[in-house]
Amino acid sequence: TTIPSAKIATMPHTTSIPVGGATKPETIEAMAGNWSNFSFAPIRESQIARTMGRRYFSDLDKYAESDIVIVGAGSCGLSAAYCLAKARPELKIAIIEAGVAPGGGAWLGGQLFSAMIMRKPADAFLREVGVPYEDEGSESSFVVVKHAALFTSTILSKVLQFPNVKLFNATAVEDLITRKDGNGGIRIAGVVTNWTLVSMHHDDQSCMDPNTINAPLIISTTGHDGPFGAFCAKRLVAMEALSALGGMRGLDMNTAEDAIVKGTREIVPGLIIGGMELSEVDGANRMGPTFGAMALSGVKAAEEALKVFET
Ligand code: AHZ
Repeated sequence: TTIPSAKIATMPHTTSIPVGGATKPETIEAMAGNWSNFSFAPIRESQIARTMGRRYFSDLDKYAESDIVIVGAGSCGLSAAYCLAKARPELKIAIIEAGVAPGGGAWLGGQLFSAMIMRKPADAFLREVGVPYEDEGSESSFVVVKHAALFTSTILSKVLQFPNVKLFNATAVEDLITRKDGNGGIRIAGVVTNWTLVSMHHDDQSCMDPNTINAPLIISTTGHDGPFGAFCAKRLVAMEALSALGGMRGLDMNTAEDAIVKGTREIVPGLIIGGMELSEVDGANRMGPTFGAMALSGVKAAEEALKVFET
């Protein structure tokens, strides 16, 4: 497979910096000591407004029909996005993230500590993405990334460089698009979206209709139950596509991580659920501050998604 990020890495970043001053330095080294002659290139505000707006609306247009929508850009959703975008550069992948900052719970380890624990064999995923880690030896059951933010920033930078991925952050999925399947059931055919701040104000403002994205496959990784978490799982119950949620159980690192990875699957046609959202569906234990299952659940979600595209 082609890795588009490799191509992007060779693109020149700083070879030509248009500036309006007397000097036109092409590197930051050339600017040093010459600040009295410095000025930025002239600009008009509307150019900025048009550039941002045009790109965003062109993305809305392009991704209104996506191949895959990933709901939630936490450690599981980002891992799934990485694997899918790398394996199938022709697929259009939209990531919808309710927060302004993508990354979910993966900016810190447990109790807001810095270190991120990754249970073996998920160290294979760290090597794949290029995240450095410390291994405390072959007897150790886990490796340590010195700061969780190093994992999250590295995978984010890789995912965002794939030309077939668009992240819509500050945007919430507030419903699912459904179609009747031939057997009296439903299949999921897309997502209903809105600005997160709008979604949060449906109770005190009226007439704030949402937008939509059609896609034959959704991967939901919205985390465990919370104001936004487990969103798609809860919606499946409300629409009677699932009879009830199992509800996340207490913490047991030994059982929890295996259960989440093995259980990552298409729950109803067109909707794969992975990461901690799955614990709410299956009544699986939580694992707390170890992230191996989140990475490998993302890997499995991508594999399940590719099976759907291959059939
Ligand atoms: O903002 C949410 C977060 O970034 C986002 N999200 C939730 N609902 C959404 C919605 N629309 C769009 N309706 C939404 N985005 O989903 C992301 C979930 O990330 P996460 O880190 O919470 O979930 P994860 O399953 O990838 O990782 C969970 C890691 C664990 S395990 C654990 C425990 O055992 O206690 N706790 C955590 C945080």
